[in-house]
Amino acid sequence: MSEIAPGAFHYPVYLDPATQAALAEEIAEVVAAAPLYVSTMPKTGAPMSVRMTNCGALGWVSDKERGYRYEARHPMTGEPWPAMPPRLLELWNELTRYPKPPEACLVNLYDGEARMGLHQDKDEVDLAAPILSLSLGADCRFRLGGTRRGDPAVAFPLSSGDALVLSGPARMRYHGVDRILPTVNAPLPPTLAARGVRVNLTLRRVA
Ligand code: MD3
Ligand code: FE
Repeated sequence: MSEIAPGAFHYPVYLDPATQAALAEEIAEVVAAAPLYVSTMPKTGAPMSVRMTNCGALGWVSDKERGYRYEARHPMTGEPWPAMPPRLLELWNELTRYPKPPEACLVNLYDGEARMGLHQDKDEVDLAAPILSLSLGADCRFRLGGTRRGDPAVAFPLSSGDALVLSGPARMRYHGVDRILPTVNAPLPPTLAARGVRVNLTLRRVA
């Protein structure tokens, strides 16, 4: 484990290859029940380059008219989100030690060209709770800034099996995904995604 910044803990290859494969299969089942879709930006309606879905009681959604928010149902199917696989709840407990379970797990899928611009996560009510991020598949160049947009940032790779815990003073830092990196060994089962694709799971307390 290395503390990238106060409250930001990086655990390289926290998940061994067998656990990554098992988790990827569970996420493939989530995606089968709750299809990946493209969110649009508030006001402009511009599509995001990342495809997403969710599991858990609440899911993060965005559209032109109503902006960023958490909803109990899939915006396309109208169905409740699939349950969070128990493995994710166990990882949350193990890595965050936070006494309450996450309500939301956002599944972000990045193909070779997808990116996520620098932003803060501020759509949650309980900003004292940590965030847990788990990466599967291709590597990316991740960027962690400060609490103001112009603050200096550090960039480092996130790889398959890595965990990142954002807590306390790191919770409101700007962050983004600069780009997906060519990756030789990206163990994602073809049921979830093709080679060269990155999947990120972001577990949060929302309400
Ligand atoms: C640092 N996702 O969905 S997860 C997002 O890789 C999001 O898909 C990225 O940012 C991804 O909002 C990054 C890692 C992460 C999540 C939340 C953070 C890093 C963070 C909150 C504060 C600081
Ligand atoms: Fe974020």
